[in-house]
Amino acid sequence: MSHEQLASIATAVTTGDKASAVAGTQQALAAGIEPLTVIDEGLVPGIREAGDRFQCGDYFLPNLIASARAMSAAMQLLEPELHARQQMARRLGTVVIGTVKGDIHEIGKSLVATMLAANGFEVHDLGVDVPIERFVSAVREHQANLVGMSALLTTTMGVQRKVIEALRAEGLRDGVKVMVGGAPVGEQWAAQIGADGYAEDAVGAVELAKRLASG
Ligand code: B1M
Repeated sequence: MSHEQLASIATAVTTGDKASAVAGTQQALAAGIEPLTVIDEGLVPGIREAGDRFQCGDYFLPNLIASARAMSAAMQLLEPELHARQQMARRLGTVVIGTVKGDIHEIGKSLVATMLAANGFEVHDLGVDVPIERFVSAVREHQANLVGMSALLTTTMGVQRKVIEALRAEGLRDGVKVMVGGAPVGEQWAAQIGADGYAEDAVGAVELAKRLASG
């Protein structure tokens, strides 16, 4: 039963049981469950539950790290599957993406990067804890027409604004569209800092990137 399989993947991630998260993901794929369904209905609820337990003090940092490792290991199986399902002949644009300085949350940003690449964008993933200047130099280096910034902490959201200011100061802002995302970020924040758009999840990020690249 697919619902039970997805629920057990979620539990494996929440409890930081990497072997079970990987085995459950393999079984779900073998059973024909779509990779995005495994992510949205198995892995993401699992990691969110870990976050909730952390927030209310039931979990500590090592628990959160174990959950993140379990999720990342399962994601490694799913990324090639996501790519394999998309065949884009046309290049839609060049994206520079990263998690901003001070922030090491990687999973959501990497999922967005994978989905963009799988949907026809050339993606340069700068990783996590990316300095402001690195976004700027990467836009130049890769002649990017899109910049994507992820921030998961209320304390690092402000760096997204600083990157936009730096792009403006370097005369690059008019040549690139800026998209932002991450749990504490929203439409209002995007408008406030002068970004071109916000997406709530990876599927929304692909839609937004397509819209921005064609506009
Ligand atoms: Co941290 N963490 N964490 N954490 N962590 C959160 C974000 C938190 C909400 C947990 C909580 O308290 N409930 C909280 C932030 C509170 C706040 O500021 N509002 C928090 C905290 C406090 C911290 C530390 C400060 C804890 C500490 O040290 N005391 C610390 C900070 C470290 C740092 O960055 N400097 C920390 C550390 C960590 C780990 C290292 C243990 C680990 C990350 C491991 C890794 O990434 N390799 C971790 C994790 C796993 C989480 C939670 C549990 C899960 C994040 C995640 O991967 N979600 C998170 C709780 C939560 O989010 N509910 C939490 C799954 C992922 C698929 O979703 O990342 O939201 P998400 O990405 C989504 C969308 O947001 C969107 O699409 C993605 C796919 O659907 N999206 C974009 C993301 N980027 C986008 C970009 C776009 C468009 C859409 O365009 C460019």
